[in-house]
Amino acid sequence: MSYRSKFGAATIAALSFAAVPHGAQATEFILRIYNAGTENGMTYADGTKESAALSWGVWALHEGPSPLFAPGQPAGREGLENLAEDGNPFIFDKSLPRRSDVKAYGVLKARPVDGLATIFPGMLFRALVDAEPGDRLSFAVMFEQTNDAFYAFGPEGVALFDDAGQPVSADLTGQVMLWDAGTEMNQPLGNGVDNGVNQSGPNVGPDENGVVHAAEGDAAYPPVASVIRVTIEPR
Ligand SMILES: [Ca+2]
Ligand SMILES: [Ca+2]
Ligand SMILES: [Ca+2]
Repeated sequence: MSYRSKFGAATIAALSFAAVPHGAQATEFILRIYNAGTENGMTYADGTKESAALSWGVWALHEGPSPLFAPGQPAGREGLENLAEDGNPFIFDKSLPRRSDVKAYGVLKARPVDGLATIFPGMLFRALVDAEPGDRLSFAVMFEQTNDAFYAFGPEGVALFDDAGQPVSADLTGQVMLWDAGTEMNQPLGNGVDNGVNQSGPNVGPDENGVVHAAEGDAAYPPVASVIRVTIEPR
């Protein structure tokens, strides 16, 4: 499948609403996650040029470690494998509300482009997040030209208030990493027959039977900031 003809220049955003913890100190934030790529800005090993594609994803508020993944641990069955291999956030959408460590969550969605649940260069997700001091934010979106890699903050997420209790307003891109879910063997970026943009169906590809780990160095991945940009600000 080629995404070249599916490049959408227009900015498309969708709001995602969560159960709101209406505490006295709740602050409403706007989370923006951009595809920071350029049209045909990636070059694969075979010389093909394509636009980076990011899948729909999820965000979550928590106070302890991220509920989405833990480095060194298997991806499990709560949705990470589906998100990281297929760009499918809807297993998380079922599992996250059942977890006591999730204060609020939402699915990151945008208007489909030619039926694809994907954002391309120039597009973004936008979510409204009501948070209180002590709350931390996590998110995950698949890098679709991989087998099982996803962008996320570190395993502790990011604090939404500073030490003085003031809401954070920042470009958080520097805290974003590319992670490998450890569920599917890696193939060449973009060219792998079983990666997200080429596979014949969901969950197709050789099992890795591994654990979640940092993806940098596994393959010729582009710099994080050339694919994704994440910002947070009080509304
Ligand atoms: Ca892998
Ligand atoms: Ca696959
Ligand atoms: Ca799999």
